[in-house]
Amino acid sequence: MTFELPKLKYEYDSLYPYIDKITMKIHYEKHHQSYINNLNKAIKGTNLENKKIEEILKQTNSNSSFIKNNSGGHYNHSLFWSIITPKTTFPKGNLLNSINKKFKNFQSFKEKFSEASMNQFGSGWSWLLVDRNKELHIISTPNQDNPIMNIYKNQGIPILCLDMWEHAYYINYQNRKADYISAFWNIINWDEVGIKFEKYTT
Ligand code: MN3
Repeated sequence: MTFELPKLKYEYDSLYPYIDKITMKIHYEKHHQSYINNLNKAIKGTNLENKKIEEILKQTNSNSSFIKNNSGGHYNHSLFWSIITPKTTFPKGNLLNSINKKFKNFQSFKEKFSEASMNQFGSGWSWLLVDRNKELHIISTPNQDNPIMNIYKNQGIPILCLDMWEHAYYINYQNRKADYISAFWNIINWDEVGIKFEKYTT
């Protein structure tokens, strides 16, 4: 099995002004594609060749750091593209109830997630994940790491993520990291996050 770029359900320019067309194009066609190319090359002919991306991530301990970085790069970006949209959506149902239960209310969840993103020093990601007890958590990880990797003791399955690498925002926002984070709230695909939440909690 060879990994491939997932199809986007929107155009590069459709997320503007929150994410611009050039950033989308370079991020998807160049950055994400190169993680995929590197990963495919690295696992070719090895026992990882026919494994699902999640299985590769779950054994990060025994993978090379090259495979760790590129398998993470592929998984993280695939999730990211799937949870953003030009449509306006809102969290609802069980997902909203769980957010309110864990973080008091949506506003306070938003503040905590934004703060975790802002405090990411250097390149990395922030995550909303579902743990084994179906509870929500916000964490951040460096580089292309993610909470599925066994170096994080398989903390849970992420249902929402934000790319905090400079390549994700620098063309449009330069050093205005806070503006990029606040723009993110306008393009989250809550319908998709809700589907993932249901999938991992029922
Ligand atoms: Mn990226």
